[in-house]
Amino acid sequence: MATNRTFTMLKPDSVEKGYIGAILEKINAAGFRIAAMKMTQMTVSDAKAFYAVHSERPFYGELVEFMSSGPIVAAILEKNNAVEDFRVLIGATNPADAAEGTIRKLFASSMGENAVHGSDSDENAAIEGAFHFSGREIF
Ligand code: DAT
Ligand code: MG
Repeated sequence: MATNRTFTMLKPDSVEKGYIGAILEKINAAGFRIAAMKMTQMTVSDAKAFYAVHSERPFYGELVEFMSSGPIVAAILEKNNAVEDFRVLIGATNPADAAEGTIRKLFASSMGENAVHGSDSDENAAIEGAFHFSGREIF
C-alpha cells in the first residue's frame, strides 16, 4: 500500500454543531496526517461544480443548497490506503446504515446532513483537493 491522499470536508452541519474538534480527533486517532486544512464556504456555483457528477440526481439541488449554506472545514489527509481507509472511518452515506464508531454514526443526523465528505477514488481525491487548495497550501 502506497502512502497516498484523500480529500475531506467537515460539512456545514458539523461546523454549526461544534463538532470540528471531535471529528479531527477521530481523524488523528485513525492515523491520518493533515497535509492541508482550512475553513471556507462554498458559493452555490462552487457547490454545483464540486458535485457536478451528481447533477442528474434528484437530491442535487438540496445537496448544493446545503453544502453552500455555511462554512466547512476542507482538508487533504495522508495515510497508507487513504481513500479506502477514510471511507471506512466515515461510514455509510446514510447515518442510519453507518457502522458503530464511524464519524457519520457519531455525528451525522440524516442522509443529506451527513457530517463529512470523503473522496471515492485516488483520482477524485486529487481533483477535489485541487478544487480547494493551491500548491502553496499543501504540505
Ligand atoms: P458519499 O458522500 O457517501 O460519497 P454520494 O457521493 O452518493 O455519497 O452522495 C454525495 C452526497 O449527496 C452525500 O454525502 C449526501 C447527499 N446525498 C446522497 N444521496 C442522497 C439522498 N438519497 N438524499 C439526500 N441527499 C443525498
Ligand atoms: Mg461520494
